[in-house]
Amino acid sequence: MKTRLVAIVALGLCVMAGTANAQLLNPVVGPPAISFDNSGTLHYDAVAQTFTMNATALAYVDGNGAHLIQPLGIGTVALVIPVDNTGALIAGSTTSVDLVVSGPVDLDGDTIPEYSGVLLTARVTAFGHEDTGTTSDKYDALLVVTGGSLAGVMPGKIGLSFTSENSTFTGDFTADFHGRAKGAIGSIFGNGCGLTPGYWKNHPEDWVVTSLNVGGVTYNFDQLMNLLNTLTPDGQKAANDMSVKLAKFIVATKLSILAGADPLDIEEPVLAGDALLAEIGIGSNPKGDDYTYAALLKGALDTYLNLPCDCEEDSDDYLQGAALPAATTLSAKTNSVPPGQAKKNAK
Ligand SMILES: [Ca+2]
Ligand SMILES: [Ca+2]
Repeated sequence: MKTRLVAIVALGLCVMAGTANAQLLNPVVGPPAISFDNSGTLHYDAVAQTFTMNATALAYVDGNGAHLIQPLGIGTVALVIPVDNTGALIAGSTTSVDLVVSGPVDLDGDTIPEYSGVLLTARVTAFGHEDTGTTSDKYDALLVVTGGSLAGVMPGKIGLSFTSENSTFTGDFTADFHGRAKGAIGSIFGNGCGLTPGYWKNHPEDWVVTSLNVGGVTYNFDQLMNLLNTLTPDGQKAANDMSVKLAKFIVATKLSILAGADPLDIEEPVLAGDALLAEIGIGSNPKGDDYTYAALLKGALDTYLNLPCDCEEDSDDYLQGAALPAATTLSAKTNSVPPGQAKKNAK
């Protein structure tokens, strides 16, 4: 059973390419996560090509357990996404508020919310669905967080997974269907899949930031794109410059971590690379020991980013959350580094 689950999880994590997908994506959702219960409803309008899901947010679930929302106020989950008559996400029509989650979250039980109002807004980057052949069907999505008071706790990519009971969906997106909705929205941090400079330069839509600090200097989108193309930040050719090559791989590594890759094994080379570049400068064309050291660090990042995306090592920590998305069954992962902290560490 466990082996099969690992295989399912690995498969889900390895299709994070940001494209529409007719099958389930199987994101491993949280914690931290927000659960919603079976009072939720979904509706697909085949003429408007709009998939809508509304639910009552039940609890915020973190490593300490479930913090119920309803005693303090009303929690809401609202998803509206463009889905065509083949069931594919209409990528150019998504917005920064495809998903809006609101409500009060009280972490310490003193009835004073630590988070309130709009908790999360997010843009959907991939949508999955499965007609099970019964009246209990499944849907999921990958999203990029765009705002909300929990954005710092769930940075980068998040996953949404839910089951629809009383479902009239039969796999056909040329007709309207509807049903209930229950599931969870949560961090998919820590899935362990790095992506190469080549991927990032060809998929700017997957960037979750538009500026990054490399070697103590903050660069904008155009400058980062130059680095990914082995150019200096201001666009000068630098094919043999090891400082530029190192910066290129630091950019790809940081983008990967922000998008959900596990940073734990790569923090040291990133920090050392940043320190070296702060000292010698990007575009300095280092020689001697500086060249050798830069090449060593670049090699470590290259290896990390090209690891096979089997994700198995990191899947165990998330298996329970993946298999059981309800609030009461989400359990703490063993990794104690919260996403927000890892994001800060990576800078
Ligand atoms: Ca409180
Ligand atoms: Ca069905």
